[in-house]
Amino acid sequence: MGDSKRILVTGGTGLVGRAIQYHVEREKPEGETWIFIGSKDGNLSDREQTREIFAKHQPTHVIHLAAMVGGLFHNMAHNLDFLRTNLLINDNVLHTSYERGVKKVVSCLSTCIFPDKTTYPIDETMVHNGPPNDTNFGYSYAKRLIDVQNRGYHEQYGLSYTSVIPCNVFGPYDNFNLEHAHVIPALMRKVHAAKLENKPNVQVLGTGKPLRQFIYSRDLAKLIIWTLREYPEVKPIILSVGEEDEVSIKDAAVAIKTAFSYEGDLVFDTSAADGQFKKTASNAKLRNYLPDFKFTPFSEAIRETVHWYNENYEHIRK
Ligand code: NAP
Ligand code: GFB
Repeated sequence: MGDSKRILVTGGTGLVGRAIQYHVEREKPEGETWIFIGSKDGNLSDREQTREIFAKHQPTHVIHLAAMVGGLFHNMAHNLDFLRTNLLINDNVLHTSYERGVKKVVSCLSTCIFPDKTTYPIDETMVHNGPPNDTNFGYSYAKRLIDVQNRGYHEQYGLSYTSVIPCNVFGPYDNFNLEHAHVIPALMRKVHAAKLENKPNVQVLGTGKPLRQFIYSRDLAKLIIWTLREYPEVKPIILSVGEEDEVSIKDAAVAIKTAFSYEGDLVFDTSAADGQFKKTASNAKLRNYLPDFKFTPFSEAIRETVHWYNENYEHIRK
């Protein structure tokens, strides 16, 4: 990225932000100052606080991760909150970046925002082709507008603000709060507790049949750093493991049970929602740019995360 850069990472204290920190601490990139912020540094849903943060840090580049984020059940119960909070955060960060002359912003969409009725595999051209799944329409529309806004900054001001579209993410420093969590941290929390308390089984919500692509946060972090430094387009790029790496919720639950060496049973509560059955995304565009990128195998990433969980249990977000 050439001469000195000041890279502000919003959402820097979360799952993905911490993974970026992990790599930056080890890489110590020349001529780059990295600033990681969380909500204690200011509320990005407030325009004035956002302006104060940007005036303080004077970033030349921004990786925009900050968002109201949650799993299926949290989204189902709070679609309006997910919509409004994320609309406010996103406009504040993007427009303050423009006001402050930030050269590049990389924001985050998600593979769960694509049209509910779609053909597979999903690709980047399909973001706006129809309404999203009802379970997370609020989050989905807020995220889609990032892509619309990026187009506006490019057409009106010639700016290259872009976005990435990760599949489901997991790893160290995830959110393990059972009410808000995504499936992998939720099941890790439950299996860990069942093992500690010698419970005979662990409840998995839904049928276990839905399919997901899961990316290890530390792999996603490398790809987001690459996007900031090298990706030239304004249009989004899917950052996901391959279609062939898709697993069922049951597969994920078994991998977590094995990683904890938990010998109890998995019990499926089929009265609970399954959410989207699948959201299979193609990473062909990513493969065109980075044909040799190696993803951490799913079970290895689960084992690494479980090891981290056991070592850091006292300090996890719960
Ligand atoms: P996360 O662990 O929940 O972290 C959210 C981050 O945003 C935290 O640093 C949080 O700060 C910050 N934040 C939230 N509200 C804020 C506010 N009002 N003002 C300032 N900061 C605020 O989320 P994540 O999983 O790392 O997600 C990062 C990005 O990836 C998000 O844009 C998300 O939509 C996207 N994504 C995530 C997944 C996934 O499966 N996790 C999948 C696809 C896309 P505190 O720590 O102080 O609360
Ligand atoms: O990660 P998750 O909550 O969200 O996964 P989505 C939900 C799937 O896991 C459903 C099953 O099939 C659930 O029935 N599941 C089983 C559980 N046990 C549990 C559990 O204890 N907790 C949870 N949470 N699920 C989200 C979107 O969809 O994907 C968000 O709603 C976001 O907006 C996220 O984009 C990445 O993958 O279904």
